[in-house]
Amino acid sequence: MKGKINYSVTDGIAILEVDNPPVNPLSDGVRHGLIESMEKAESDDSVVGIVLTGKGRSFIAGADISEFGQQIEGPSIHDAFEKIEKSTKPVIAAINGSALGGGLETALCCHYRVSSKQGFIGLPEVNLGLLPGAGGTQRLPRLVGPAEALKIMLSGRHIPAVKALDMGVIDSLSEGDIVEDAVAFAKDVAEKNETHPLVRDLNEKVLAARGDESIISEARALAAKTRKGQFAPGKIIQCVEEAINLDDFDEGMKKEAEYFIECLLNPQREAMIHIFFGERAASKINDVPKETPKMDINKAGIIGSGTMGGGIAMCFANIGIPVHIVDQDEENLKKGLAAIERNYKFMVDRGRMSAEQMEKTFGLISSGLSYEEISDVDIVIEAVYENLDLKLEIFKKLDEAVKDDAILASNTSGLDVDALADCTKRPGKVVGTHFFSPANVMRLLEVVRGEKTSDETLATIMSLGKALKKAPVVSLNAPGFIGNRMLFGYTTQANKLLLEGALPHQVDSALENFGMSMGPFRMLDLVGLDLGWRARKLSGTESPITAKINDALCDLDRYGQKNGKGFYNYVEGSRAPHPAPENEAIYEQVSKDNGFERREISDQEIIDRCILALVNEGAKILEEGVAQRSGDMDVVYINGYGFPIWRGGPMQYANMEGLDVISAKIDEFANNDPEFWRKADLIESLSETKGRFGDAPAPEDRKPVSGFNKSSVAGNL
Ligand code: 3H9
Repeated sequence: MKGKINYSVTDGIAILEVDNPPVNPLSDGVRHGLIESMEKAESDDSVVGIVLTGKGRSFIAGADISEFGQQIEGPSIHDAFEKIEKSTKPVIAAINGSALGGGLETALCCHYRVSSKQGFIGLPEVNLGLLPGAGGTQRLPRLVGPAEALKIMLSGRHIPAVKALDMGVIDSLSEGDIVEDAVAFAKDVAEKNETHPLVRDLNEKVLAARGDESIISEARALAAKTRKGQFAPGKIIQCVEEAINLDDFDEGMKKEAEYFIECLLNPQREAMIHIFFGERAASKINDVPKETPKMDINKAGIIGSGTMGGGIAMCFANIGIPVHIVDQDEENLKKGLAAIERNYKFMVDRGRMSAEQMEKTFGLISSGLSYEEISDVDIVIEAVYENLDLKLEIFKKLDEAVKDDAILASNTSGLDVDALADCTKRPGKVVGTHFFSPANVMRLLEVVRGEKTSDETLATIMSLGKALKKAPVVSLNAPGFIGNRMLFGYTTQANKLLLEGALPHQVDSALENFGMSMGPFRMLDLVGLDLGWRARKLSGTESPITAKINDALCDLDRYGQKNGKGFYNYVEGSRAPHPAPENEAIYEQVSKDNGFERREISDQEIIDRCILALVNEGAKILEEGVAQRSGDMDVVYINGYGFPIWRGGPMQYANMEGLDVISAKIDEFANNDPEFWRKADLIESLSETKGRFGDAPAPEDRKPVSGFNKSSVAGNL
């Protein structure tokens, strides 16, 4: 049985401490313990009040997520909550840390809530494809009003204690020892009050919302904008409608339970919980011991003040780490800093930070022209454009200029990190840190492990990545790393579909309806069609067939969004794509010149070919040991490439479709294009055993393919 409750009595107050490390979820042992200790406190005449708190850094982090989808035995969360709510003695939640999901729902069953300053609350179930199913959808609207409760539940955001006090979720903020203060609070209310308030009885705010249709329509608009394709948000909104319209609280609870089961049974729940655990697994490196020492990162340096350099600098400043940007060109530096300032001002205008916070944060970013100014930093991240010779020159200079124990990292999206390491005297301190654009927004951080990167460097970067609020994933140093290598197959298929008869807007809308945040041709227009075209011209290499249409468009000055025409047409000042019928003659000509007979192509074929290209390449990456586990690929695709979280990432999508089905489709595609569709052995073997990607053991013998280019135009797609 997992977890327990530590029981003690101080000054007539029973203290119930949830002890289920590290974050105190409501596992079976905790539910049992809560019931037993509530009964014990209730029957002890010397006890006049009860304080419920958590051991360590968390109050209660919610239901035990690993139990979803399993057969649950013993008492339910509802059984435990009933004991709390029906207690004749006042129960005070002493929120010492995270009170999330079922954790906040526990606190909402208590009569009073006191929080430490570090405490925070939230109902993040929506991120797991669920709704708050232990009364949260019925109680929170009663406490803060339905409109605010909907915003909290649909965003899943964490709310710090100070804000929670303003909202009325907590009754008091503790400045000192939270348990001592809660005990004093309990004694006080036990003495003064004969009855104690229950959130379930507060009907004023839900009654006031009755008949106000704007609350629900605004929530629907918010969900459509921020949670496209997801099932749970609609059910959360329905629960709140019930809270507003039903007279009986218990009837609302029954509806909540009904909708919760619907979410639980929906495949999106499995997919999203896969990502929850996948992100946590990805931050661990199989052969780097947990206890590996980590360096302190107190000051950072950035080389290059372009979009990437500026975005990365913001990530450091946002968490309070001073950062110094070095650029060789004063004009560039000025432009870069002005762009950062604009970004922060935008955040202030949107109410995402105060002017005071902006001043403090922006003040942490300094800049200059010389490497000597960063001699004392703990880490330098080089973020110049993708050219190996230039990066080698920078690394050699950094090695001389920066203190010996500092980490030297490169934000390369595809160059050889070992080559960079080998030009320094500290190869163990060299690592790839591939941020995604815009770096201050995108969560993915591909950490590229060179052959000589030390365990200490890796452990430091993984922990820094988490501190920077990123989702770090380790890749071996191999061409394209994880994300861009998979992307290559995906865009190859999109381009082949174009040659075979599909049109860009058909490919894009099929994939966007599947859930991708942006189709491949809209993406190419955004990045610029001319990047690859110019690079190919410069190197004098023949374009592959799949780039022929791209090149033909560039020959006609169609470079993408930057000049208002590419695969699509754009109206000045707008990023909205409009189909470009004038391109169709070009597609037909290029198809003909390259021996393709154009035909009708179904949306399903588009989805299958593009997505299975990701899956097949992902399986090869796993076989080679470039990624540690299949979930890492899912984390990469969800956080860096706009793959829908509710499908759980490409590898999980394949698992859920069935690897035998995936294998058969690949065989069918291979009939027409055997070279591209060489099936990963892993897919073949798992399809025979009806296995899943998660079942594949991480290879001990890593054998990444080699063959880096000296320049990479993959860019930060
Ligand atoms: C719910 O409550 C449903 C109810 O409404 C209705 C029920 C009827 N369960 O994130 P960390 C593990 S749904 C099980 O690295 P941090 C996590 O996997 C729940 N395990 O720490 C990791 O394991 P490992 C709603 C959990 O300090 C370890 O704890 N609640 C749970 O960076 C450390 O986690 C949520 O969605 C859990 N609930 O962040 C909150 N939570 O060491 C989910 C964590 O083996 N949790 N683990 O890798 C979080 O957001 C963060 O964990 C938290 C701490 C902010 C609490």
